[in-house]
Amino acid sequence: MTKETTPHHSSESIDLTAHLGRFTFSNCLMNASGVYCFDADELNELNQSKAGAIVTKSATVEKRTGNPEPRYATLTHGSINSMGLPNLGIDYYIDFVLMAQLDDQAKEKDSKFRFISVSGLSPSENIDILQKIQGTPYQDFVELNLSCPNVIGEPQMGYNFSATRRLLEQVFSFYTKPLGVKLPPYFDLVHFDQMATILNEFPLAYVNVINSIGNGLAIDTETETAVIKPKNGFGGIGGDYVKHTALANVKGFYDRLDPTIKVIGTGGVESGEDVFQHLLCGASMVQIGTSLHEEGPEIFERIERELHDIMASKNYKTIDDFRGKLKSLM
Ligand code: RRO
Repeated sequence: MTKETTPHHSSESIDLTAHLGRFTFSNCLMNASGVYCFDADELNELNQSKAGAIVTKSATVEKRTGNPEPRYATLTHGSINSMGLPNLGIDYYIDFVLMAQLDDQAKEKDSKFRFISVSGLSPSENIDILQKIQGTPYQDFVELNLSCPNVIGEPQMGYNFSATRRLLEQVFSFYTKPLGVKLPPYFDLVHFDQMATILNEFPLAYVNVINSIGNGLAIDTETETAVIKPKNGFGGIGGDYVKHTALANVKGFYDRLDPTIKVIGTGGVESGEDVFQHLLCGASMVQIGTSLHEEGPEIFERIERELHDIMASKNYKTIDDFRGKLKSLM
């Protein structure tokens, strides 16, 4: 055998697998909850894509139609939405995921369906949903959404620090399956400190940052009108606009959380380079929202290839060669 002298690894030697809890996924890429995960048709399409894992639309106890349309708009560098939590109800998503897992098991395939998102309209609704899940055979991740910005009259729980602690105390008094939380973006380092201190009190599997930046406003100059209808046009901002806020939240929580609590990075991912940056900040998995909505599930193939090529050019063999290893200037 001659000594390897080429400056980068051949494709076969690069391993894109990602790890969270007891699972190994074929890559770190997922949809962000809310995008392409409303019903069986969309979830099955994601299952046919190169996504490494899939999360369902945030669910309430009862199905909801959500806010009046238009409630989503594509902007120059991202999106605005005020969907208002349209979903088919928690029973639908539990039944779908359990069936899909059985299906995969029969085919001796590793299932991608390992995340169910939950977003009760109140703390007590979240408790009701988690009590229901505790009583089912579902054993995988629940992503508790503490950051929906769009339900009229309901503040984002993640901005109420004492209410978040109280809810998590109640949850972990009975809930024993792997649980993550989806948080809104924070903009002050003191808030990172305070929220991380609270989260470190609980046996969380992961923290997912960020949800959309709540209550932005997009305007059509010609008609002098807001571009979406609910809440006089106020809605959550996603896409490139939010990437740097997302990276700061991933890094901010990665540095502050107990290492048993993993971080999922979400926000502004439209290329393999964006994924690489989320991973440098410490993300274990990376979710794609706005650009999945724009491009559809084929985006996962492109982004997986772009991430692979960046790793090849830098001589990285696995994600753990660089994950969490962001450098600072002295
Ligand atoms: O459905 C929505 O309006 C929505 C939710 Br639940 C969320 O968590 N984040 C978002 O941007 N929209």
